[in-house]
Amino acid sequence: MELLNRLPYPTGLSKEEILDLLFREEYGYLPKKPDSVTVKVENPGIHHFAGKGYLARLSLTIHAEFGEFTFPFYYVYPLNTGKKVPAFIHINFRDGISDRYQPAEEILDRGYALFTFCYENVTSDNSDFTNGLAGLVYPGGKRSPDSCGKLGLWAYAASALLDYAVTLPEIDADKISVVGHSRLGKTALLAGAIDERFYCAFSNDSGCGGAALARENTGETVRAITKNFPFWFCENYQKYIDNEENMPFDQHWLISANLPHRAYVASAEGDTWACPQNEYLSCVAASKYYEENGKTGFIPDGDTPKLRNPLHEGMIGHHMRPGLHFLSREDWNYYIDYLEKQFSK
Ligand code: GTR
Repeated sequence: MELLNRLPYPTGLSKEEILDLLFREEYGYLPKKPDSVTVKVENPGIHHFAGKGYLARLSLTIHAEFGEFTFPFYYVYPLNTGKKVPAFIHINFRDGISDRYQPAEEILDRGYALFTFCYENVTSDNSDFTNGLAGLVYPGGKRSPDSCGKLGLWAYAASALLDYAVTLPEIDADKISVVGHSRLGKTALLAGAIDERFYCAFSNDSGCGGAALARENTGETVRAITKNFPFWFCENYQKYIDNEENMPFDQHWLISANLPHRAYVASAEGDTWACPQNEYLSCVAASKYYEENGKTGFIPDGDTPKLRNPLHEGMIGHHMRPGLHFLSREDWNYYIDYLEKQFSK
């Protein structure tokens, strides 16, 4: 816990000031929010999951200062509930609904709607900034040292999809959460930070550049991540290669920036590359900012995460399950357990 004493804390800073530092030094500045979004139903009204759900494939067009950008998504909601339902926006690795990271029928059975899109339909997961949303935001594919990388663009798309989700009469607009695994868990926390309307940002095994503190990280380091995936971040982030101790922030700032809503950190015991210990300590550290702002942040249980010991009481939630780097049913069930507890408060 000595590490907690050495961290810089965003004490007294506004959310905008926290975000400004994170944008400048790590993720880069995002494009201005959309002026509007429009939706086209591509493949409507198919009754799926034994008739329990309405499923459609749609496309979302973002109208913004850079022009117009369209990407496809899927939407499913449970029928005959007689009330507005809570929902997830799941940023996924693959196009489609029901997926090895996404047990759609079980999510539906627990009373939730689901919006999902494939991140590479927004822009490719590589250093090419000429395609998709990147191509519009960066004419000629050129960005400056503090322009956002791919994580920022995927997060921007999730926030634009929320613009549509909140307009639907069958959805409880105050109870829409964003979910992602790994690089998309980093993206989910960033989406939560840039958009106050989410109910909770769920990050699964997000590790370095996501939930896990960079200082004393025993898994992925800034050196490793910027070597393999420099395009996820802004170029300024490279200043912290072998230099984590001099970061004016650490990853608990990203969790803190999720105020006024909730953030949830899910770890897997066997996913040492994501450093579950530092994901846990990051929750402890972020809690300070929530508490300073009059909220119950994280209620830890000891100095290290315990297996299958979900911590669901505060506005920062956590669990660690057994197994490897994966978004599993067990994770989803914990997320929904957490939401049910929080909704009943
Ligand atoms: C790993 C990467 C992590 C994580 C993961 C993923 O190789 O080092 O930061 O994001 O990929 O997205 O699957």
